[in-house]
Amino acid sequence: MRPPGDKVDTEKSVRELRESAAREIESASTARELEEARVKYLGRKGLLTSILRGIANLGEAERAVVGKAANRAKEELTSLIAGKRESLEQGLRDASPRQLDVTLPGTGDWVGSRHILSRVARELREMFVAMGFSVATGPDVEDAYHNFEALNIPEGHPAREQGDTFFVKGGLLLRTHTSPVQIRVMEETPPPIRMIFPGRVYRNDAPDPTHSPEFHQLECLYVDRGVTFQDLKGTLAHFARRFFGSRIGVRFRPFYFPFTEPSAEVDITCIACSGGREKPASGTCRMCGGTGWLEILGAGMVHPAVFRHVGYDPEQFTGYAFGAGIERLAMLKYGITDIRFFLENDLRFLEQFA
Ligand code: 2NL
Repeated sequence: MRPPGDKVDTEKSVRELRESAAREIESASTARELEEARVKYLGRKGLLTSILRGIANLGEAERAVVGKAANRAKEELTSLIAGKRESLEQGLRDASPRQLDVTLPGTGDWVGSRHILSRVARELREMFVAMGFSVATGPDVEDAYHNFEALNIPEGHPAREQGDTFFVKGGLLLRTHTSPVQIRVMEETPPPIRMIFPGRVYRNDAPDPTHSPEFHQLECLYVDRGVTFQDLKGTLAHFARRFFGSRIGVRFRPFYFPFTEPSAEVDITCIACSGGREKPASGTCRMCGGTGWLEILGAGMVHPAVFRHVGYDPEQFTGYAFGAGIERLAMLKYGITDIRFFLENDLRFLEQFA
């Protein structure tokens, strides 16, 4: 290697340097060999670098020729090196097995699943659709007329007290049941009506194992000429056995709702103690408290005052209605002990139903 500024260079030696450099670059089989060739010719003390530095000392004529050749050689070799480096790296990628980079985020293999409440809601919907009911939904924000008045719940009734209802601006409120959807459907549609009404409802309750300020209802309405309490019993008994299993017993217990007359609460035989036939070691059954029965929903024959509000003639038409809490049905079926689990999104809960 010549020291910089040494004055021997000719155009010919530049060409020879370029050719030998090109050969060495081309024959490099590793990144290290390639780098050695680069340093040898283009490094700070490289052979071509020395020539470039020495140009200033040449005579005018030689300077122009050698300078041009040396600069062209430098450009050519630089691009040859870049191309070779790329092909060496590509060869390395093609040849080596995929490397594990432990700093990359893991890919994981979690697969999501439908929320248990969505699955129960869908199952209920499908059961009633299979029986010939269609599905209607309506607004969560309602007026007092559709949520209360039209349902024969007058002002001053305990169910209308401030404490139970979330009021919003403009005298509106969050529906406390899905019944206002049924009122809206009847206002617009003459009988017959065979429909179910699933949806979210709101009550100003302090959360505890059986209360949540928002939960879901499935209501049902069947209106036609000659609909009887027997139709209600048959439909609900069929539903209860489909949903809870064919061994389940069903009873109708007299009750009161402002919007139905007569009214009933519907019970099934206790899932935990089979309606009292199995005596638990602890003494009284934790699920039914020893009664042998579990309440599943409320029901009744639509009150004539409700029909008058929507313009149906109660002398011509009768109907049944019922309302169930979807969370409650899911809790009974799956042994869920706290309604708040449905909203907490704790995977330890959700994954049990995945
Ligand atoms: C319960 C009770 C019930 C209804 C809801 C209803 C709707 C109209 C007319 C008459 Cl438009 N009734 N719905 C009837 C009886 C009971 O729900 O405890 N649900 C959780």
